[in-house]
Amino acid sequence: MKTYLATKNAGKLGEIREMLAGSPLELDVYAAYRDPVEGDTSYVENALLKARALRAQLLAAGIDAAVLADDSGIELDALDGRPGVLSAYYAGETTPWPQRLEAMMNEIRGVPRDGRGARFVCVMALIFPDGRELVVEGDVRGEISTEPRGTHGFGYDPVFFYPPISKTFGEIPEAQKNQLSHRGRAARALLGVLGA
Ligand code: ITT
Repeated sequence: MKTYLATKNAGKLGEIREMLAGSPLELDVYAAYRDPVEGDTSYVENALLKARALRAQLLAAGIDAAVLADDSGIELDALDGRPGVLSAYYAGETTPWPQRLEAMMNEIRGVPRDGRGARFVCVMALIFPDGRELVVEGDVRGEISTEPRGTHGFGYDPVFFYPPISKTFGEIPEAQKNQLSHRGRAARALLGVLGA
């Protein structure tokens, strides 16, 4: 089933492509996709917002296909779950990543290891060509490291330390991250529901 992905994030795109390779969802990208203004309430709401926006844009262009959207974020225990759904805006929407990670390090500087727990969350919304909507979620718990480490992945990966392997997601190759990550778990849930 030809499925257009509603994302402007190249990191997500690469991972989702890999996760769905060989599945019934044949991913494609609609270059003209205009992302909607996201809300600050929930991942589910935002994922559906993005999927519905792309679906409407495709239909307007005469393309009747499935669409898939991903809304994700990182939640820090020490910040009562912030930045959460607002993760893309943390420390300023256009702030370069090194500075954004630095701002996060600074905000929880001095918090001892047992208070540095964090959760990555990913919600995926799929809209079928007949309009049916399917929503799945995946998450993974880890800790915020004291310094960014590694050059793999994207976004918050260099500061997301995963205790079972004693590495940050920035220090592991994409295939390994996909096995462990919130997005990998959401993608497997999606394929499970599709019976794939
Ligand atoms: P789209 O809405 O176009 O898909 P986005 O980057 O705006 O892309 P979100 O609104 O879902 O995505 O915001 C999620 C934020 O969390 C964003 O800053 C991501 O870089 C970050 N993030 C999401 N998944 C991540 C992951 O697996 N590793 C590191 N950071 C991640």
